[in-house]
Amino acid sequence: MNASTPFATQPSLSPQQFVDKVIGHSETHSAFNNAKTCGFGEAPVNIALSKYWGKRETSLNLPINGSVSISLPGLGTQTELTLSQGEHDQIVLNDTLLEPHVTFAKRLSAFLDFFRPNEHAVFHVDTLNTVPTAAGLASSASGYAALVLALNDLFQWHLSDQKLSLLARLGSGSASRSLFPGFAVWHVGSRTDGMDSFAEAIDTQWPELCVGLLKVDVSEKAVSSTAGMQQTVNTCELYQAWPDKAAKDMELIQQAIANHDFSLLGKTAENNALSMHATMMATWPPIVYWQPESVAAMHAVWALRQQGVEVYFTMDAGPNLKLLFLETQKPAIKQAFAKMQIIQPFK
Ligand code: 2P0
Repeated sequence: MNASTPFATQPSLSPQQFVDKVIGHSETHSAFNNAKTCGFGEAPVNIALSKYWGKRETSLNLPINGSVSISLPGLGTQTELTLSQGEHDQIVLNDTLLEPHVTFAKRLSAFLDFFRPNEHAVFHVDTLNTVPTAAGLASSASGYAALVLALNDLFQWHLSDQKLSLLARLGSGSASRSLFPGFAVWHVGSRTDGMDSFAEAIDTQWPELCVGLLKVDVSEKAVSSTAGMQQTVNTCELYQAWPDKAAKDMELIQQAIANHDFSLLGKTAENNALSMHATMMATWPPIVYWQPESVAAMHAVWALRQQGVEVYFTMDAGPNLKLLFLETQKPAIKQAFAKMQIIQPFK
C-alpha cells in the first residue's frame, strides 16, 4: 500500500509471526509428528451483501472496512493435501497439474510456505472447484478456506473457527467468511497484529431467501480484486467516503438479517455494490468490470421492480450479477432470466 494514504497501518507482526501466533508455536514445530497422511477441507463460496473493498495493510490482509456475506452451499472448493519431500509443491487444479510458475500455483505455494514443517517439505494439493476460477464468483474465498481446513485436518491442530478464519484471511480476505454456512460477518478489527479481524457466523436461517447467479462472462478477469482494491485506495478521491458508507451498510444488513426485512436487505446490498463500483470507476486508470450485458441485466432488474417484482442485485469484481429475491418471486424471476442458476442457501 502507498504509505501516504490515510488508511495505511504498520503491522506489528510478520505474516509468519502471525501464523505462529494463531497456531501456537509448539504446534507449528511438532506439526510433522502429528500429521496424518492426508488432510481434507471443503468450503463454500460466499457473496458479500456489504462488500470488502480496500486494505489498510497488505502483508496481513487487514481490511479498511468490515463486511457481511452469505455462503452458497453446493458451490465451492474441495481440497486434499498431502506432505512429501521434493523440489516443489505439486498443485492439481480441477484434475490438471499446474506448472509451478503459473500465478495460481505461485500464490498457493507462497501461502503454504507459512506452514512447512521443514525446508524440504513440499505439499501435494489436489483442489476441485465447482465455480469457474477468477470469474468474479469468489473461488479464492472458498479456495483458501478449504485449504486452511485441509491444513488443520492434516496437522491435527483442532483450531477454533475464529483461528481458522484468521488463517484463511491471510490467504485471501474474503476467505475469512467462507468457513461458515449461511450469513457471516467479518469484523474489521483495529489491532496492528491483525488478531481481531476475523469472521464469524450470524446464527439465522432464512429459508425463503433466494440467490440467482446471472452469468454474463466467466472468463478470467483483467484486473484482480487484490490489484483493483489497491488501485482504488491509492488513486480514488471518492474512496474517502467508502469506509463510513461500508460501516453504515454493514449495520443495516445485519439489522435486515435479524428482522428478516428483505426490502432493507436488498436495497442496502444493491446500493452498497453500486457504491463500491463507483469507487472502482473513479480510479485512474479506471476499472470497469461491467460489460454491456451487465448493464442490460441491471435495467432488467429495475424494470422488474417497476412491475412489482421485488428483486435486487449485487455484483463483485466481475461482470456477473447475483440476484436477491424471495421464494414467492421465483416464477417471475425464472420467466425473466431463463438460464439463471437459483440457490436457496437455507434449504
Ligand atoms: C467481497 N471482493 O467482499 C469483495 C467485493 C470483491 C468485491 O473480497 O486481496 O479475493 O485476496 O484479500 O478476497 C475479493 O477480494 O481479495 C473480494 P484479497 P479477495 O467479496
